[in-house]
Amino acid sequence: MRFDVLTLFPNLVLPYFEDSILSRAIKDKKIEIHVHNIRDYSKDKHKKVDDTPYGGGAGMVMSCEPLFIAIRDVKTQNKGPVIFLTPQGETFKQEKVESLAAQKELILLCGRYEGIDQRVRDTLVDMEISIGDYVLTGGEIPALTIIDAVSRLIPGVLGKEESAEEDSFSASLDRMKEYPQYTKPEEFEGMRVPEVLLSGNHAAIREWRMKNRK
Ligand code: 4G3
Repeated sequence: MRFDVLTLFPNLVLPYFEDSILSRAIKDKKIEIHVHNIRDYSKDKHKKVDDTPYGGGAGMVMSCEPLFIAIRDVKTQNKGPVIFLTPQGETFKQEKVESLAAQKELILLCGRYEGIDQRVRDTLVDMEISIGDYVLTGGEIPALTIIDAVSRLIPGVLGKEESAEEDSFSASLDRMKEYPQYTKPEEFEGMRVPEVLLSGNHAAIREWRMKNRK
């Protein structure tokens, strides 16, 4: 799967993929991530990418021109939907992760400041997604969230150790429930691992886990 990220802060996005499971997925050609600096598309002599809002008000708005040029350029290489990350978007849930994982390509547009010129949203943005009801300084963390959540559903991205099938985070609300996990030692600062998990009784363990999911 191919992801293209448009941002004013590529250095905020790139390091996340240098480590972790996703670096292996990139090396194994399961995913491809291209990060584009919106500023590189500015035709202004000072590389300006924003301006004051018409009608007045605080802050700056990201201008049409660099965004139109940048998105159109990326669209020549990536035929997927353009997703704008904004607190006003559809809340990102596991169902949405699954529908996005069915795509071959996605374009992620990260806004900063107080937003982007509405004409970009009206003509070039296909969907707006929010990762939750809070405001961040930019769309970069939401973009990383989407890439991470979608990538782990792509076959071969997770090893069988971390397989997305086995773990408890699949579509239905019920299957998203997790049971308590323990690892060595059996006792830590007086707190013991539940006896049933040490019993080797797999039926009893299955039952205990079912009963203790939350
Ligand atoms: C557009 C997304 C972009 C308008 C982006 C703020 C939170 C989310 C931004 C705007 C963001 C989210 C950048 N903050 N909840 N900040 O997914 O008001």
